[in-house]
Amino acid sequence: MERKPLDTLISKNGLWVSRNGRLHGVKKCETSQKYIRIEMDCGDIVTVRNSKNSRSARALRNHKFQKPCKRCRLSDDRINEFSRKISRKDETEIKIVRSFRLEPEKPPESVTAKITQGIENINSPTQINNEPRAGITANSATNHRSTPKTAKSSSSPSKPNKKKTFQPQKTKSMKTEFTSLQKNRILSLLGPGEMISFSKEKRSFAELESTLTLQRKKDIREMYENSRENNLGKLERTITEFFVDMGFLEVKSPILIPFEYMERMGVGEDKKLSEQIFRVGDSMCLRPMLAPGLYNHLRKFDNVLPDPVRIFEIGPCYRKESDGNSHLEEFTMLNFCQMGSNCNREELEYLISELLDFLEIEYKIEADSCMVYGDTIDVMHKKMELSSAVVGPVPMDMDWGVNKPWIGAGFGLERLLKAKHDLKNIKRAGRSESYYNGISINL
Ligand code: ATP
Ligand code: 9VF
Ligand code: MG
Repeated sequence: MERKPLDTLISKNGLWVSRNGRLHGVKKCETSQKYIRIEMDCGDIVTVRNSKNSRSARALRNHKFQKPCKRCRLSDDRINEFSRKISRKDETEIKIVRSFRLEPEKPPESVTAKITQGIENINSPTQINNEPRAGITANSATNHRSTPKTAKSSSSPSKPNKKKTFQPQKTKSMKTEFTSLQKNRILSLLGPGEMISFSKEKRSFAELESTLTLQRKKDIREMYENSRENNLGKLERTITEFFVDMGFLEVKSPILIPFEYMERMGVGEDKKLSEQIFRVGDSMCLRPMLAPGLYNHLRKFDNVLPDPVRIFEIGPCYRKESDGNSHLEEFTMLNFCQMGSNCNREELEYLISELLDFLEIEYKIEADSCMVYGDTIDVMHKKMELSSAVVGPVPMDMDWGVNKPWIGAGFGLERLLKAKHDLKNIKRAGRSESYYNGISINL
């Protein structure tokens, strides 16, 4: 039988079973797409997910509660009518459901305003980071494994379970042992340059989390007081100014491009690299690189602008990537290029060095190769590639109607930020709903 969603169960019964098993009368109930705001007769208000599987939904469906809320002043008739409805079938159902839900990783079901901040989707190409949620403080999170006992039960009243998985264990030496969820939460709360030794840490998870949360709130407020600029946006503006001053024309080409462009870049469906492309409909895709748009601009400006033609673009690019500390699926590329005279390696290296000296980022140059251009000059920061640069021409130019020498380089802005701020993970530098300027905002 189709299980009813929570809002239907509430309106059917006019009752609510809270986390601690209290049976409440419902005064008012508002439902949004995902959540329900319940105002109880006693005046308490709670916001919960409108789920079929939540503990509260099970309690209402199975008519299970610990005891009636005194302040709600429910009549004996209402309480008895609710208790009477329990059946054998319901008992079976609750057992199955309970065993099904023994996964500690699942986020809590009861949603307070604080928890909703951390709800994120990990599958979108947008950098909506998969942040640990262990940090939802013990008193604000429901343990989804605890089930209110029935009114008939003889065991002790059910308290909100103290979240075994989230509580650090103290060893004999008074060191705190952290679960991996807790470690992830703490790591996410560290400032960009901060480190922690979990093996030496004496503070409890709750203490540590609350200290770091306060610090991060302070950081964000300070940013708001002082600069109010987003690092990624600011870097784009800084680099734009740099290239405009150097005589390059700023270009903004489409992000949604025909897949045919990628075939012309040598990345057709038969190529392994094409598996990294986000296709949109039958014929379009999200651009994984800026070169197609720039090729088109070079061709069109060839008989318009003086020699050499100098253009650049900064903007979002998309690639399906298997995870890593230096890869995002949505990142920001800078690609500058020059076509016509003076297109040689020396000029290319000069432009790269001017840019990176201006940004105060250390680098070294290495030879590499890629399937699109053949030989590349790779710009490295420690072991991370900041850029691949190419001295053209290449045979592919013909397919784009370009027939002059060129030089160009593609840089990832998030990698520049990672290098500049010594970030452990590129996630802190990218478009995100979890970090602002490298600082966690799941506070
Ligand atoms: P890698 O080998 O590190 O995956 P790549 O050689 O495939 O990079 P290029 O095609 O040369 O990358 O792109 C130019 C620059 O764009 C790279 O040097 C890097 O700075 C940046 N970049 C490429 N892919 C990503 C990504 N997934 N996330 C962040 N930056 C990226
Ligand atoms: C350099 C890397 C082909 C003349 C329009 C400019 C370049 C390498 C850029 C980037 C890419 N290429 N990820 O081309 O500047 O395009 O693969 Si143009
Ligand atoms: Mg490369």
